[in-house]
Amino acid sequence: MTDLYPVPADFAARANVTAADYERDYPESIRNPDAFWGRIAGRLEWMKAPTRIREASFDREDFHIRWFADGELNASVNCLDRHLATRGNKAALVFEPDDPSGEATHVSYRELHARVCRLANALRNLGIGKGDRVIVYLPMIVEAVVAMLACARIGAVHTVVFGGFSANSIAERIRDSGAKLVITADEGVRGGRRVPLKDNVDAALKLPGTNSVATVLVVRHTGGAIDMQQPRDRWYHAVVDGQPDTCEPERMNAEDPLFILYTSGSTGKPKGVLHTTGGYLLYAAYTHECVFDLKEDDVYWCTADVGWVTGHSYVVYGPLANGATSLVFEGIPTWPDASRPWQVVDRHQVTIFYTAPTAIRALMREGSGPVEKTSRKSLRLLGTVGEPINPEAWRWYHEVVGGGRCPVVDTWWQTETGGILVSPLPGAWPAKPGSATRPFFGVQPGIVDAEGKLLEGEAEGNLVLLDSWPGQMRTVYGDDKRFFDTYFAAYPGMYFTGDGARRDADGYYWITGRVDDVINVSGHRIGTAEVESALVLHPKVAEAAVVGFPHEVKGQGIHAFVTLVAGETETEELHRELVAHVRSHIGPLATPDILQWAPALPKTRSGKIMRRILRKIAEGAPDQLGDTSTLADPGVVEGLLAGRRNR
Ligand code: 6R9
Repeated sequence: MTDLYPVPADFAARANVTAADYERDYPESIRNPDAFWGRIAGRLEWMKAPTRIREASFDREDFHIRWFADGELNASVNCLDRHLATRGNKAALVFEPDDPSGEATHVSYRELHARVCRLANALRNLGIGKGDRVIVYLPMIVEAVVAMLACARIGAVHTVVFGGFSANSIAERIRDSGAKLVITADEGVRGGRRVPLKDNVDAALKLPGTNSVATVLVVRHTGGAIDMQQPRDRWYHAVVDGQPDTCEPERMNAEDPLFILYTSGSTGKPKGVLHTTGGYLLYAAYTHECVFDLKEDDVYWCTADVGWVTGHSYVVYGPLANGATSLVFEGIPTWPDASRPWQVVDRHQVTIFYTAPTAIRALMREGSGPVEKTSRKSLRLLGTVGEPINPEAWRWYHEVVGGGRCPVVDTWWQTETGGILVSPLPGAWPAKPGSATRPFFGVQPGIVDAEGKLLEGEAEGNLVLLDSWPGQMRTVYGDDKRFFDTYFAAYPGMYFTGDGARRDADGYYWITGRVDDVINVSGHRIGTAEVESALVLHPKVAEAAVVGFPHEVKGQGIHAFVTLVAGETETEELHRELVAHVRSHIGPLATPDILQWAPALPKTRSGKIMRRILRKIAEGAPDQLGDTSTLADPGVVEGLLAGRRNR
């Protein structure tokens, strides 16, 4: 028996979407998507209203995905200009700095509009225009939002790179996107520690294949010492100051690209997920309004960094398209101590709080003391995203953080989906801890078995989507074939999510985690192949295999098995060197939690690495190795098990 958490009556009474609304509109959204989304599209401000709504087929012969294909609009106009008449003085952003004694600032819609226009004008003067790619490598500061919207204003395609990525990862993204300009800062600060952003960009631009970049704009943030290389590097303030604070927005077709965001897949090379303007913006805005039950006076805080899709859809585009107040937090939830998020909630009277299970678990580990010394009375809704949430953490979040008053929305979605696909609508139906519950309007999930047969009723298998929704990614940048092969080849006519799921008797979905070679570490996707490729680049490594294992706080940890080149010795020093090598190659977020020497790896007779067995070894479940009869050399497994015990 799972416990049910009913919708509090007062919440239901004011909810944006009630149970009756859902029961009426969901079936219509599936039966007649053109009528449904045609109506919802009216929430955006179009320069030319669309008459074509949904045009999509997942079939190989006729593959295409288009939404609102004859519509024209500009995303920054929808996020800014549209609100000036009614919300000009309302805070669009509240900025909370890393240092709790630092000054928090409010940026009104009018001021944000002016700042975006100034940068947009500056970018145009630097030769950036429609379709050009711009890398944004910034801390969580107001300029990050300004940079994204300034690109959108002139039709440039932003590619935000998380500040935790290394020079090599930046270079990889420049190479793939052909970016002309990089916007960065001297340094970032997180949890009191400085991040050398500009130095990383300098190092990236020394790597081969990056000379598409002609200009680097540098925000002076910490004032730390950096090298400025003339004429490439320009101070952000110097190019922006004196620019007019209005800027003619570019007319964009609904299907023109808005951004590229790189994410890990099951190969060594991250994919450039491409989202377009109309469908993405509408979907981000509409899900934000319904799932978070947004009201005019809410103060909304999503803790995600803009380097991830959650930051794109639910810090920037969704909230600003809805005219909401969105809090931008530079720091980390556990610094200086575990009461920081709740102090920020009290300081800014936050009403809606959205974070990742890994943060909840990290805070929970410190006990309820740091929470209980704060008020949190302003909170009315809590959300989670990024990975499955264990029921224990869900209950702690609900009871201790939310005082049992606030519904919790467990939102399932992906970089590829642009916005939330499966989630409670908080005023409509009861929650079950650990379940993302039911599909959003227009979303048709399905569960298939290993043969690709769609299962009815209660079922467990792989999670697919049977039809398109407006926020769906349109392609892998520069590689349509990879797009089709990755998502539509496994189950013909369906989008394969890469996740496993179970549907219970009430039709609630329970996401069980990735079923492909992607590890979810603290809600961040890391491809096992990416870490393996980094390891084998080291001259002393012959072979490497990487798997995930359950980790109390991070959800999953990274376990690397490493075979050295013959003649090399397994030393402590080399161990440290290899861990550092992965960090510097990909970024600190890919640091292996465990690096185990493997004199040999378990392989089939045809030479395939048996990851299933490595996963069990990493989990410490030697009794669950399963069928080992296809192993070429069973002795290898014995050796690895002994190695794990002795670690
Ligand atoms: C938005 C985001 C996507 C993967 C996804 C799944 C996992 C996200 C989840 C969840 C269980 C949830 N995931 N939300 N699993 N419950 N509520 O996280 O995008 O970084 O692309 O990751 O994250 O495995 O496939 P992204």
